[in-house]
Amino acid sequence: MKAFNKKLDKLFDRHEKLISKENKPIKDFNGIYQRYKRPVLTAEHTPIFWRYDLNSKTNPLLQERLGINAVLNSGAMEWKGKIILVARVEGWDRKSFFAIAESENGIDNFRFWDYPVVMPETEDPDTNVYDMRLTKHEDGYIYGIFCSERKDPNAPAGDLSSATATAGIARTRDLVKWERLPDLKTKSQQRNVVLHPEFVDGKYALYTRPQDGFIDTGSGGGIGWGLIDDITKAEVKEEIIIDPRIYHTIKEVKNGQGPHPIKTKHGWLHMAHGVRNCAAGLRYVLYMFMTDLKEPWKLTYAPGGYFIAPEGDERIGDVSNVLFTNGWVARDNGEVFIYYGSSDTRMHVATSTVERLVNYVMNTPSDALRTYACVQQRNELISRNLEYMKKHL
Ligand code: BGC
Ligand code: BMA
Repeated sequence: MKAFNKKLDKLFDRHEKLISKENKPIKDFNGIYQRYKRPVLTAEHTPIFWRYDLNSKTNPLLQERLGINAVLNSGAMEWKGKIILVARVEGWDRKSFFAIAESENGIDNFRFWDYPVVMPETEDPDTNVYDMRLTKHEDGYIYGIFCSERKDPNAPAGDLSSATATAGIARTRDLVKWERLPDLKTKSQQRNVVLHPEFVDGKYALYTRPQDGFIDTGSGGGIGWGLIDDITKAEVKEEIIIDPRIYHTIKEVKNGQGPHPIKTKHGWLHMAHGVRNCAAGLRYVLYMFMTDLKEPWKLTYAPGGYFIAPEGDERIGDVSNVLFTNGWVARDNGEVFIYYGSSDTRMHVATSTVERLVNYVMNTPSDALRTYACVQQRNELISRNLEYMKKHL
């Protein structure tokens, strides 16, 4: 008993040390955003009492009973002056669930609430749910839209991999009790569906990502936009593509809206992920764009290339070479906290400001699309700089 309690104390101590460690900015700063040394959440950050049976009678060897594999792609919002993340927590059993972690400063000391979110099912139970986007809508509810995955009912008998992806919709007022609404109806499968925070022409507006199959976006041309009359029976009848996939860019194979866009006086500021294929598999990076303030479906600025890509330890994990985002927070003072998952394994934060991000989006040249044109673009910058250096440096 004594030895057991000693082991237990050690476990709790180590955990406490980990979750209360200070997170510091890294030295490099590109003028756009600041990366940090440590991830903000990992599997080890989940409470000990989620994983171990703490009773010496039922677990004398103090074994981990229900292990956690990863904490990744998290929705985010400000909540009672704190920052909360609705993390995707994945057990050793590959199923993920949502759980809320909160922090005072948004950079370190994230602590999980005692219980994960209990997300009600529809009549057609989800096998797995993940990647929730939070939207505090002007109708007064907080919505969570997430991917609901089920086995493809049309898969042949031996095929245990084919699945379907649908947008699950739930709402809450306190982040504890969630009301599950019917899944989104659209013509195709969907992942990366996000609710716009305001009514548009009196309707709910969604960013969508139509796709031909579970993985293959096929003829689904990119990030879409559609209106719905009734959120309790959500159906998008018509989708337009607002940010298309483009050959030989960072979003050639797939792209998807990140969290809902931030409203600025220059337009709606968007963060998204873009995917390309390579010998090592899919590579996911984040990129930004802006849409019109009054007509959020109209693209106004599209800086070329990626905003942030996997670096160092971020490159490696369960699904390597992946950065993914579905959460950010813009505070009233202009600070922006960008939360991103790396390689489907852990969560990080990068900080910036609305001013810096707007400046980045409005002044970064767009993708010139061909080597020759890219060199011209760069040479123009070089000659301006050489001229400037001659006079001023
Ligand atoms: C995984 C997701 C992934 C999707 C497409 C799902 O089974 O849980 O993380 O994005 O497949 O690859
Ligand atoms: C996707 C997403 C993420 C994940 C990524 C890479 O399709 O929905 O959950 O991070 O694949 O595996």
